[in-house]
Amino acid sequence: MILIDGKKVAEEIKLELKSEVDVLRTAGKKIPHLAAILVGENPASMAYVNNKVKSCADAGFVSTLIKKEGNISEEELLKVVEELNQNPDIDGFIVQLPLPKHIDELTVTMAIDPAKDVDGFHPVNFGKMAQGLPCFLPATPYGITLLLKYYNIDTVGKNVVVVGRSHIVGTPMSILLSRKGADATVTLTHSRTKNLEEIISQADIVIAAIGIPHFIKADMVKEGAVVIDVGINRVEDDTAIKKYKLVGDVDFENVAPKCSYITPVPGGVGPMTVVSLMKNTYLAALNKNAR
Ligand code: L34
Repeated sequence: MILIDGKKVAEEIKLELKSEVDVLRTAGKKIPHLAAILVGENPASMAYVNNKVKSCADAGFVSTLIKKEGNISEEELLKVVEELNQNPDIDGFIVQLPLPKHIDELTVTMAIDPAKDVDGFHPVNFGKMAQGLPCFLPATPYGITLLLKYYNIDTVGKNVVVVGRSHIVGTPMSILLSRKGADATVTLTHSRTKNLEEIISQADIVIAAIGIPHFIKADMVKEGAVVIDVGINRVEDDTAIKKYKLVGDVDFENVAPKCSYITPVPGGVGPMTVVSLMKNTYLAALNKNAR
């Protein structure tokens, strides 16, 4: 069993980005600038956004964090989005999800200028992704493809089972891996899937993105499978200093011995999401430099 070290790979990518940013700086070009809008005080979202801000600093990017109260109206939030669309200094920005219930996520996503949509969630970018055109790839699926490449895990002709069909992970992941080049045979499964365990047990590669702690058990996984755990669930733990611990969607302890490769939680997919977003932001700044 080989443990996929997302943290290490992410650190390497950050160093690469840093040296590319140094080149831009020396050439007097624009330094990548990422902005993030954080609505409310969801502790997990705060942790993720803080990681994004910190990683920007590590790689020499400029970042701006815009915090808004959880009771902000949709109209007010759309104004903030429009300001960022218009601000020439911002190369790319994201609105951290989930948003409070009274705000429609799709309306907000659609308001983002596709040229600055470094999350790749806008239908324009999503459509380009599906057609294999140049675009911003959604950060988590993008990060997973980078991990697979780094570890030389071939996907051609492989049976991939994606568990969970969210807009930000499962659905784009299934599209990316079935595109030309990745060439996997992908099954996208979800809460209404029949015989889920049987389908998972046939997978060469399992991508678990359902948000249920320890959902994937050892008896569901084929011997020698590759298991990518996207879940980051906070479960109570009185022995931990923070009173919680992070667990994935995979019962790591029992599943890992059966795998050829597996990602841990934390330190697996999460850090790759952050650096993939930065790669997109770097690309957005380059596009602007070229204009
Ligand atoms: N708009 N919303 C938007 N874009 C995104 O790309 C995200 N996502 C997901 C949630 N909402 C979003 C993230 O940023 C998930 N996600 C994310 C980002 C970072 C990490 C995990 C998920 C991460 O840094 N994980 C660390 C541990 C973090 C902790 O201590 O809580 C890890 O090692 O897995």
